[in-house]
Amino acid sequence: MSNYAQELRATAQAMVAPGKGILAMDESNGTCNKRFDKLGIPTTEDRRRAYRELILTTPNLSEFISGAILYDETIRQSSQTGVPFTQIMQQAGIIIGIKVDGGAKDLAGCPGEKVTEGLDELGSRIAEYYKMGARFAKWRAVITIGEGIPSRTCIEANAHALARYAVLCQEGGLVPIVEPEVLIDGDHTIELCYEVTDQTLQAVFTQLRLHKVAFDQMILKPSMVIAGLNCSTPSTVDQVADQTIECLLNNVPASVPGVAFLSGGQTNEQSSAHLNTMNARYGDRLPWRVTFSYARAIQQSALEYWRGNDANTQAAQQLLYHRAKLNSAASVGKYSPDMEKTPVLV
Ligand code: 5MM
Repeated sequence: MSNYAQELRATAQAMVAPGKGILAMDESNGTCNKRFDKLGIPTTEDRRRAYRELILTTPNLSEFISGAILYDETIRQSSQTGVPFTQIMQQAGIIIGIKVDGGAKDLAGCPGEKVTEGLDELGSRIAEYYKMGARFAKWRAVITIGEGIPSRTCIEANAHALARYAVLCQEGGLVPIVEPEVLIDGDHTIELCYEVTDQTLQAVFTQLRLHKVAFDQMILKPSMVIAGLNCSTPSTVDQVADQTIECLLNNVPASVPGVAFLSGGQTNEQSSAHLNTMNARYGDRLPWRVTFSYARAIQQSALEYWRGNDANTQAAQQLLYHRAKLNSAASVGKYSPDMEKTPVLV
């Protein structure tokens, strides 16, 4: 048992406290720059810093956000006036999280598939992040649906790495967010997505058990069960909610404190509506809390408004706050599409 067991349990519970979710803002420089480029924002360290400052200083964000996942560059940065981001988060009551994976790389021998790297020296990186104030971590594995894939090899290799990462985190005092993402890209049906998600979660929990990961000291961050973006029969909100919950109930131990979904390329409205329907229909009958750990579905409208211009910061923060609020409502089954009206921006 980890020396940190009690602290890890308390942190995991706080991460999924009722009405709260986790903000993913751990885009690596490559991903962040790609998003900036699309909007004509200079891809400099200063603009990445300014954007992350905008997010972390959004007034009252902690009403809806329990913790935020940072990237290595971000956890070392400070506000324009020199206050470390870690201090800003601690003062705001937002738990510090950190992405510790090294990204999804081509999986040798398996064309078209990826395996997430980053286990080398992970123990010492975790120790450094803990000292910097981090209390949870994230590792994302990517499973692609396509012609003849995913292979067993890909699912098992990723599940194994997730388990090695998770147990190292628990030994070092960080709650592991275990993120196996089945990509939404492709023309696959919701039924195929169910099958692949089911196989992936089975493999992940088998490996977690084998590596002695404490289920009550982790958070699962899965994708929803949903038809591919190019499928000729798009899924309905009810289908997504019903099939996702069925798949989770069949695979996720009751001792896991929470499931916090990624948005994975769904629109803002879909991400909120799907989460809401799961909670409205099943919330009180589920063994774990069901909430969000979105990146794009919380940030995108704010980023588009900001566009790298500091004069737009305050209004962009209002947009970010608005999406966090709507997803908080969805996490307790109290969201409705009428709440989508854009707030009056100052
Ligand atoms: C923020 O994006 C994370 C991945 O970053 P890199 O690809 O740069 O490593 C990603 O893991 C994210 O945390 C989750 O996918 C949730 O984000 P979405 O946008 O799917 O909600």
